Amino acid sequence: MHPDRADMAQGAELKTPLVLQNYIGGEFVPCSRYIDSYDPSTGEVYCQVPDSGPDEVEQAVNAAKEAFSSWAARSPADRAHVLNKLADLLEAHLEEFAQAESRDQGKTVTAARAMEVPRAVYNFRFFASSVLHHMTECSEMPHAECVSYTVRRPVGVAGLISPWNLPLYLLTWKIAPAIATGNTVVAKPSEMTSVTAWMLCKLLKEADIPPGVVNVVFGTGPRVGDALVSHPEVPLVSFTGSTATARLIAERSAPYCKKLSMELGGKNPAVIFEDADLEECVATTVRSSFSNQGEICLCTSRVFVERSLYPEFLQKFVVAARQWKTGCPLDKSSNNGALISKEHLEKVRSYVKLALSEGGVVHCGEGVDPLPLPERNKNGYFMGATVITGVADESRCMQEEIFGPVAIVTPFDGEEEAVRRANNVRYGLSAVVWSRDVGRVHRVAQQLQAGIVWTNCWLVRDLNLPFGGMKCSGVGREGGWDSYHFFTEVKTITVKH
Ligand code: TXE
Repeated sequence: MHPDRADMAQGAELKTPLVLQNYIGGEFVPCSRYIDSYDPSTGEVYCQVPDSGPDEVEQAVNAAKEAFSSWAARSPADRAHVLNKLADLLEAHLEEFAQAESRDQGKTVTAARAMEVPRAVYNFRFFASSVLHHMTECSEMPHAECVSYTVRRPVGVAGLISPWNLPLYLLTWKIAPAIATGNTVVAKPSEMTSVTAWMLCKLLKEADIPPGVVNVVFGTGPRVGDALVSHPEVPLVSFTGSTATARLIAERSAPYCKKLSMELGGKNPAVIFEDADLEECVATTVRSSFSNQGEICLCTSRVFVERSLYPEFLQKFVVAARQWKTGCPLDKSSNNGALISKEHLEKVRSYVKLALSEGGVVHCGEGVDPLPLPERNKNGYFMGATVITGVADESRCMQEEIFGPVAIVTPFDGEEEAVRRANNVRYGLSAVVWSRDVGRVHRVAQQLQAGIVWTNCWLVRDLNLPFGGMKCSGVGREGGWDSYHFFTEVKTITVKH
């Protein structure tokens, strides 16, 4: 057993509260201040997260700068080999990571085991492989006796900021392409969900990732995040989080003209036509609305249903939402666990109250159905799958990202109305279209203002293709070549022969 991993052998029995340490220059470094982080399913302190600041960011950036030239000089095949090694190690520890992610974030262990951790493993394998297949461009100008070609080089020290909803998946979605292309990184996970990032650091040495290539500084946005995005030696920032924070980051990084990639929130519509496969559509819309407690930026939040289908859809949707069980995250039969924090639970509840005060009807979930929870979860932050109708498009409930297990259902008449109302928000991340009419599916998908449109399915992700949103849902795209392009600088070289 590698000495850094001795405590991980305890797996699900990790002793709590865990005390995390920053990972800088290949070493774990204690911090002088700590923040309590809670297990959302019990309301008890689960770990203590370093409350780092600009000094720790400075040390991490220096370590990343020092490691850059030799890491960038390695061949893509060599870097890919190291990434694959890390993927294998992570996979070997899948169960410990799944247990830890569940306790840190509130999601079910089943979801962490089946989706989040395997997808994190795949992030490393995917970018290890894609970095091997990249070709540069070449163009000839015979009349000028010139040939031009491009080369791509890593940018330098990448600043990576990730949120709390899919902690390990979104962190690795950034680290993998950044280091595969030869950058070194300083990452800052959310202060609410830092445990799996710290566990990942414990695997880096054994995967032969050299000191300084991956540095992780834990702490809050205003102290660590801000110091990172405004650091003059960090030329690139990849951020996933809220639109409000994205604006601050854009302002703080503007003086240095940094490369920015922003993956932000959504207010995603599902547009369901009367010829949809109703059974499949109901089951998938329940999943798309409530998975991970509704805490996925791609979750459906507004459900537009063609009027002729509306009564039947609503009846079946409410029945299925009631069967979507919210309970202890460790219980195999739970579909949902706890929301991330008490504050967030209160925020999500406030939207339900607002809908009621505006004349909306709550059909199931919050305030309607009791939530029988085991004794250990009585102080956890739980909320059942909630379906609401009767809310106007202009309501804040239909305009703002709720980011919880709440779906608002509304009828529409005709394709034109559906598209117009679906587009009537400031966000544009993802959308779902349900119809058996192939022509209509393409027509509507092309008119919807969203970076990703699924038709007759949801969350099927092909990492080769661009991921990201339009309008206030983001700037730039990641995934496949887009990640490759974002994490590299291109140079055109022209040679006269
Ligand atoms: O996000 P923040 P919060 C949405 C969702 C949620 C809301 C607020 O609607 O209810 O955002 O969540 C770091 N400089 N999404 O407050 O603050 C922060 O420490 C640099 C959607 O948690 O944006 C964390 O690591 N960094 C979203 C990360 O930014 C700063 C997922 C995200 O936190 C910073 C999460 C600063 N000044 C929330 N302030 C999605 N797109 O999936 C904070 N951070």
